[in-house]
Amino acid sequence: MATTQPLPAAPRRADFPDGFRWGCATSAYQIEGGVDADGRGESIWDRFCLASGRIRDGSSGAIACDHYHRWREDLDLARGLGLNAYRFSIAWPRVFPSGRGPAANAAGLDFYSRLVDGLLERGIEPWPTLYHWDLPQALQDRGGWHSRETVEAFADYAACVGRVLGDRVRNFTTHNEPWCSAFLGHREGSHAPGLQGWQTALQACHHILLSHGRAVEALRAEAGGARAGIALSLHPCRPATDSVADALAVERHDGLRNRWFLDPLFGRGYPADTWQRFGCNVPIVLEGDLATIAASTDFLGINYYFPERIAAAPGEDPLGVKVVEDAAVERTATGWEVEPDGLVELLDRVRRDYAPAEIYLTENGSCYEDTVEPDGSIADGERRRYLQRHLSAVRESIVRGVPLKGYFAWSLLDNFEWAEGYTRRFGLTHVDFATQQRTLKESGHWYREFLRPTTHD
Ligand code: IFM
Repeated sequence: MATTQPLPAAPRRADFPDGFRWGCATSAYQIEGGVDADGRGESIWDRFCLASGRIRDGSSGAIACDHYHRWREDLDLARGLGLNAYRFSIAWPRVFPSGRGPAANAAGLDFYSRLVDGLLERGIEPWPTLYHWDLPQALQDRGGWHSRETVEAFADYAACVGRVLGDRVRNFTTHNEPWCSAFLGHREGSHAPGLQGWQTALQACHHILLSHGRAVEALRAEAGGARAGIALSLHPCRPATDSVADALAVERHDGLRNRWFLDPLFGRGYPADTWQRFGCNVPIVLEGDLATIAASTDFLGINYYFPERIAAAPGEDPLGVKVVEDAAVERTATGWEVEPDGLVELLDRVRRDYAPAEIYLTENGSCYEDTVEPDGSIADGERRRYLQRHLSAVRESIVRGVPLKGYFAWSLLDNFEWAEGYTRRFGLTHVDFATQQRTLKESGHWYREFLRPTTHD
């Protein structure tokens, strides 16, 4: 549906606090390619993509944006945009090809060391994420996130990265969107490793959260002065109708979508109402686990894309809910609802209920079809408007007192969109995957102008 909402007054960079981090985000498997380079091991996504029917266009991240070889050009793009921060992820299988030591793969670590140096040389603060879904396949073969061994392997990996990069990196994010790793990967099976079971998913989820706490300890021990956080995908949840049944369904859905992560991370343990619904599928939680998960962090990362409309659906699954679509609302090409006000509402709620010291919007972005004009320029007015409207919402949240300290647009480049392959574009930069040519889109030009120092007053 076309945009009918009037644009709010255009946000200006000068309206944001000094020191605000302005970034773009990417992830290793989605952009790097170079899957056999310099001793990298196999990841669960390499394996997952091999099976037919998993990825919409039958593709994989084997080449992706070839960022592994073109990273200098990409960092120049980031500098050209005027970013002061860049969020990327480290591929665990480059560092430990089979998941664990004893020795790390020096060539793999060197890549990230060079990347960090390249960012700093360009005046851009590096924001690495340790896990954006690419588990070493060797660990999956021993049980993956369902096994507690993976928690310890992750802590060792975090310690190693902290030791090597900690002299230059201040802000580490442990996990990106654990809901997706756990539930798309182990319940729906639409993401690697492609498993389908509630107990498997809930146990994997617990181990992922536990590994976050263990990684925070490891990072602090190995990288003096390191700050640590986690990036959650959070969603405002709305009832599909004004019935009592749908209002109760919202509570149940929110229990898994949002509170299942926020509650334990903020020291409350798993939400009792949701736990009770899972019956015999609840995860095994050992003594001390919840204290480890609740390790105090320096920031909370929030990835915001869309709100969800929820209806009661008795018998549907342990939660008795379903996500429904309202045909009347504006959507992106992925069908995700466009609602900047949902961001304001979400941030208000997180501040009120959990009071994190600092929040970063670690991802926000949109998928639309790009139009390649005859002169080669890329028209993506819808993405530009999406960005503009969400930055206005960010500004409003700051005025309302939310301790929001930075914004990372998803994404710097079009890339491999997981099960959707290359059929979905989220970049501020268009990538021609046949030639690897990068072209800044209209949205990227807008972001660059917005960030330009001369537009401050
Ligand atoms: O591409 C993904 C990213 O890997 C995680 N957050 C959502 C993005 C868009 O789907």
